[in-house]
Formats: sequence, structure tokens, C-alpha cells
Amino acid sequence: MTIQENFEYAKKQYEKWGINVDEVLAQLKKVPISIHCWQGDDVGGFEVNQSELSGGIDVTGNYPGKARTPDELRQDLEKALSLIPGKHRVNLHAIYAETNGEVVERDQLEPKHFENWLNWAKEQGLGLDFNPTLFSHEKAEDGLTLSHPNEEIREFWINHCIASRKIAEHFGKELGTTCLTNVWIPDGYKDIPSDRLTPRKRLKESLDKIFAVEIDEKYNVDAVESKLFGIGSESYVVGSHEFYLGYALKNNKLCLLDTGHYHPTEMVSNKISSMLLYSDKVALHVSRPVRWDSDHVVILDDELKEIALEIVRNDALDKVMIGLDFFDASINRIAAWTIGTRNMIKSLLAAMLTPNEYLKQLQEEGNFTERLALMEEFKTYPFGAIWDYYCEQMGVPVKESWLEDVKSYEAEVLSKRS
Ligand code: RNT
Ligand code: ZN
Repeated sequence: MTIQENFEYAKKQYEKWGINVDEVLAQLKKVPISIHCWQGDDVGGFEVNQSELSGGIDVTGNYPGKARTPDELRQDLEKALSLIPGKHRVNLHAIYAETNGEVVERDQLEPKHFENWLNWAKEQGLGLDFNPTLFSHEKAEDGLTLSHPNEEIREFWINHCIASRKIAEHFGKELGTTCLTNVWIPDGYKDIPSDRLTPRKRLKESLDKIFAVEIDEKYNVDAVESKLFGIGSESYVVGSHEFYLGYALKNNKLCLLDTGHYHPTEMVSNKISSMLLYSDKVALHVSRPVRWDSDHVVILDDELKEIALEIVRNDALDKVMIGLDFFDASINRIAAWTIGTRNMIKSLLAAMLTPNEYLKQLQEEGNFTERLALMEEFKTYPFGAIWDYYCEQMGVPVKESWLEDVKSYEAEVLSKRS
């Protein structure tokens, strides 16, 4: 059977449930995923005076061929994007600035330092998102930034965040698509704090100063990302979930939920509906924690499928800004991007191919037998046939054939990097 024949057969089965498969595919095409640039070089960045990765996050592995320059990183991203169906976004961090060999302090960064990224995004038809980088820096060596007791250090990071929002505003204006700037800080303590409140008061004040600078929301919106613990901040994290949830709601900012930043049995999928009742928009860092916030490549597991269902069945595709956040240096990095992003898209497709309204109705009627029976049966519906057809239609490799592309790219390009 050809891909087309398989598709026609599968389509009929979904149509029985009132699902318009062509409409689903047309809708899926329009959902952008924000692909993080930092999978391509192990969160290294291109600062002239580079510091080691810090902030309690870690990348393990030394698979050969990582991008050493912005051009290489863009080239690698292009390769990955050619294997992923749809038009997407690229998520940059401030350390990916290009300063022509000059040392530019982070609080002095300007749009001009991202000109190459911007021109490239225009050329490729990509949106851009942005992140100030509050780690891998001498002023963050003690693991404190916006909540630091030292005012000068706080000021430095406040100014870096303001500079970042201006860069993001420029992106939004130039690209005609709103940029999302996400603030994540590592601040916390290894051991039990004697005062949890004071650092949080300072973080709140710092954020107030950062957001006091007016930026047109047409061009940039801001998010804040919480965390439970990090390496070196096991006992206390200043920017906890409650801290940022409160901050975001009170100040009309987006709360960003990273799937690796909660207790192991606490699920982000279960938070989305609550958040959307009180906030117009929510942002995600879809990641995969394995025993800790390990940032493994996203796989098509139950939680990913559940997250996608929550987005789709709550009609929130334009309310949940989907971003990815993983970094694995033990496998081919282009494959990592491809696997993780294709999985994110697959999960959305699977959610769209579910008769969500009917299943909701069953629940309302208290018909839990049928609810469970159907939810289980849908797991073996021929979703793969629709996915293959979608890939073919979108001009990207079908099934595992993308691996061949990655292998030849590795032989021709990556293996020549030392
Ligand atoms: C760290 C956060 C944060 C980073 C990126 C690089 O735990 O998840 O989002 O991964 O900013
Ligand atoms: Zn994250």
C-alpha cells in the first residue's frame, strides 16, 4: 500500500468519529513550535570571553560535530528544520550574540548583535523568541543574579534583562510576529535557607524594574520560568512555581511551565487548564526529565500526549506558546532536534485526531465505562498513516528516512569539524 492508500484507509476510520482529517492537517500546519537553538552546541553560545556552563544545569556527552560558530549552528538548524514538517520558530539565548570578536557585556547587548540571526530568520521565514542569559557568567558564579544581596550585581542583571527585551522587541517588529522573552534565573541555595523571604522580595523588585520599561506587546511578550531545584540549589529556589505564578497573574506576564521543573509525579498536563482560567496565555518548555531535570530529548510518551490533548481539547492552540528545552550531547544533535520536534508535532496531531467533544460529553453524562473504553481504543487507531501522509505533503522525509539525511550530513559536514 502506498502512503496515499494508507492515508485514505486511516482517514475513513477517523471520519466515522466526525473528525475532518484534511481540516486537522490544515490546522496543524499553522502551529509553530519554538525550537531552542541551544541543543545545537550544548548551551555554549558564542561569547568572546566564554564561561563554563553554570546555573545548576548540565549537558552530558561529547558526540562529535557540535556547532562551533553561529554559521555552523544556523546551518545545523536548517538541516533539522528540513526534516521537520511545518513553519516554526527559533528560540535564542543572549549568549548567541555575534560581536565580531569584541567583548560586549551582557547589559550592553543591542539588536545589532543579532543582525545575522534576524536576517537568517527572515530568509528562512522563521519567527524568533528570546532569553536573557543569567548563568555561565562571573557575575552569576555564586548562583545568585536578580535576587543577589549585592545591588550592583542585581543592577547588572536587571539591565541585561531590559536589553534583552529591547532586542526581542526589535525581532518582533522586523519579523512581524510577536517575540516571547523568557526570564529564567538559577538563584537558590544548596542548603536549607535561614530566610526564604528576603531573596524573593529582591527578585520581585528586580522583575518590577525590568518590566517597568514599556515594550509594545505587539512585538514582545514576557514570560517567567520557575524551577523546583537545580544542581547547587537543591534546598531552595528563589523563583519557585508559586512565586512566578503569583507574579505572572498579578503583573499580566506569562507563566512558563518547564516539564522538568516539578516533582516527578506532578504533571504539567494537569496544570494547563487551571492556568488558562486565569491567564490568557501560558508558555511551555517541553522537556523530558529522567529522575531529575535532566533535559533528555522529548519522546512521544504519555505525558507529552496528555499535554497535547490539554492544548487541543481546550481549544488553546493560540494560547499555549509551545517551546522545547532539552540538550543531549551524547547523540547526534541534529537528530536530537528532529526527534524531539517531530514528537511534539506528532503529539498534537494525535490529539487533533481524537473525538474530544464526544469524550467530554461521555464524562458529563457520567459514562465512565465508555470514556475509558474509547480512550484506550483510540490508542491503536492508525495515526501513523496520517502522520506519514502529513510529512509527505509537507515535503519532509517520511518515517525514519530522515535518518539517512542526518547520516549523510554527519559524514559530509559534522565529521569535518574537530
Ligand atoms: C533551566 C531552564 C532554562 C534553561 C534554558 C537554557 O533549568 O529550563 O529554561 O534550560 O534557558
Ligand atoms: Zn526551561
